[in-house]
Amino acid sequence: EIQQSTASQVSTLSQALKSGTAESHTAAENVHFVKNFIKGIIDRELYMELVTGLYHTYLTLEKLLEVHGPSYFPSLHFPKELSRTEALREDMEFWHGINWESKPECRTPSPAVKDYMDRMEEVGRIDPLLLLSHAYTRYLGDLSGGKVLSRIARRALQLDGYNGLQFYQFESISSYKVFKDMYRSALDSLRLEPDQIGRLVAEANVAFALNMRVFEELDVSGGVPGARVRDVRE
Ligand code: VER
Repeated sequence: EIQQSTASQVSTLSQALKSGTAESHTAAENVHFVKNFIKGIIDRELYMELVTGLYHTYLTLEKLLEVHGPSYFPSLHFPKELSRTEALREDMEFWHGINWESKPECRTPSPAVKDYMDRMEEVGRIDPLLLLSHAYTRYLGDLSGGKVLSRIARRALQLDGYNGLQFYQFESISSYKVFKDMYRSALDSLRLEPDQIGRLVAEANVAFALNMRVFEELDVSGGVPGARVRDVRE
């Protein structure tokens, strides 16, 4: 009588995460900033804000993964292959200049980014396994849409090579597809309690919502009529 969620009907964690976040993925793609990005309409200032947000986000995520990954999900801890902090430092220097670390607009995360960072910190304190949902949402997304997005940004912003786009370049991963398949099979090999799949999917949806709020904030910042940052629970 009670409708089972899509996530609980599928057998593996990788399937549960994919199908359980499909609606969130569509919703994220439909934020004005993201839609315009895909169309090749990218404002430089907003792109700089985006990179700043990513820098703070990954700094927090990767600090937490370093602390909790080895004990809570060692088979899914790939700092060498996945860490984006160094690439984002290079991108920050490209976009904001050599003195970027002393610029207030670079040092201070925006409110939506701060909310995202705070949630990851909270998960690290309360239930570190769920950091996996945050890793999944960012890294598998970066390895999926990233190549296309990088090409679009290069064209739209008239960049050469990977200057300003190091974020999208995973230098230690030769085949993104092979890596993603390996990551999914590692997800599926985790020994989890029955309720943990549901909690991991729920947290991945929180991660998507937090990402959407960052894009919505860019819309507000760019003066898009009617733009607003939704409540985290919407
Ligand atoms: Fe998505 N994505 N994505 N994506 N994505 C794919 C898979 C995927 C795409 C394309 C694709 C986001 O936005 C986009 C995510 C996460 C996210 C393809 C496969 C485009 C074109 C966009 C728009 C720019 C965003 C914003 C996110 C999250 C922040 C994940 C986690 C996955 C892996 C799904 C899985 O489990 O296989 C072509």
